[in-house]
Amino acid sequence: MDEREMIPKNLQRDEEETISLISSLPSDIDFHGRELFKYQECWYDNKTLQGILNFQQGFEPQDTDIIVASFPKSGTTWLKALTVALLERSKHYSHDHPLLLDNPHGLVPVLELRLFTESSNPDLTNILSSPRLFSTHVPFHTLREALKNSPCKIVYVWRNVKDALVSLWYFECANLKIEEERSMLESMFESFCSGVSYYGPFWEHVLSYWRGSLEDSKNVLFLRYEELKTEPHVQLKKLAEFLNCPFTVEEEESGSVEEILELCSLRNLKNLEINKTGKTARGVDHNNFFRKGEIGDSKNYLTHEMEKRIDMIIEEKFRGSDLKF
Ligand code: PAP
Repeated sequence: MDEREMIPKNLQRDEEETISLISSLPSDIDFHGRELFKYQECWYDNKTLQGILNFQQGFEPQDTDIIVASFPKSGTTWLKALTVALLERSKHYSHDHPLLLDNPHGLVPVLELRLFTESSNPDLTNILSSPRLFSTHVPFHTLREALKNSPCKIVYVWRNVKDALVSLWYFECANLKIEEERSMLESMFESFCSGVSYYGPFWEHVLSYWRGSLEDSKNVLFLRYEELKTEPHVQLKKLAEFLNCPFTVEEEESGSVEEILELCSLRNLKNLEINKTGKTARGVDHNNFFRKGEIGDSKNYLTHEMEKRIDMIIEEKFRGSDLKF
């Protein structure tokens, strides 16, 4: 018997539909030489797109779900850690706090990259329960379709895209275990500027969540990595209020805000055993998610012309949106 014959009829049809949908989409090649497909205004490889289609089709949202969203390399790991620490703060842990036992990506899995890659009906019973915490890199319009009008809380973190680009370059090189190659940064830069980049164009991404937050500020919070860095107390309290778990006066007086910020600091997370030695389910070293975390680090790598070109793209794309870079 052919393997496909063993798959239930309804799943067989889904798979065929998926393949046919993907092959009908516009496609292009990114800096890796990888084929990307354009779906709902953004670009994905085949595998990710299958995960997105499964997610949109099969996700059964609960009204209490919390979704951490971002363009890659924009502060996801930090925001996941902060969200876990906020929600877990009333429990008394000694050496078994979830952040000591797993990387933030293990605790807050990516919907389309981890949970829904193989099926539109995955087992979600292992998810950190009540409220369930998920993450995604898809833009707002694509996420909203999967949420099917459920009032889940969505927290988006945005970062200066030039810093995100350099961060991605380092990350790719670390994963490939190669020295940082300038030529690779230049190719990635071209992909970024043309918009044909994994989960890009970045401007579609950022603008989708920006508009989402303006339309529904109760359920969509738009945070900036740079503000998290410069005013962490204010931003953490804002996040807590948005998630309906504000700090009490007693908590503030007893240093709970500082405790969470310290637990989730880059220095602390980077030095935890689990992050020095562990790997994600997809085989990425936890360690690769932690580098410098500095504002404006891209200045050290991008030429003046490169910076100017991105600035001009941003100015043009964000014109009329009220979104300041
Ligand atoms: P992801 O998209 O693969 O999840 P993401 O966490 O969004 O990556 O971004 C990684 C960046 O966040 C890295 O920035 P850098 O390359 O410029 O250094 C990483 O160092 C930074 N980062 C990770 N954890 C923290 C943290 N706790 N505080 C501040 N920055 C952090």
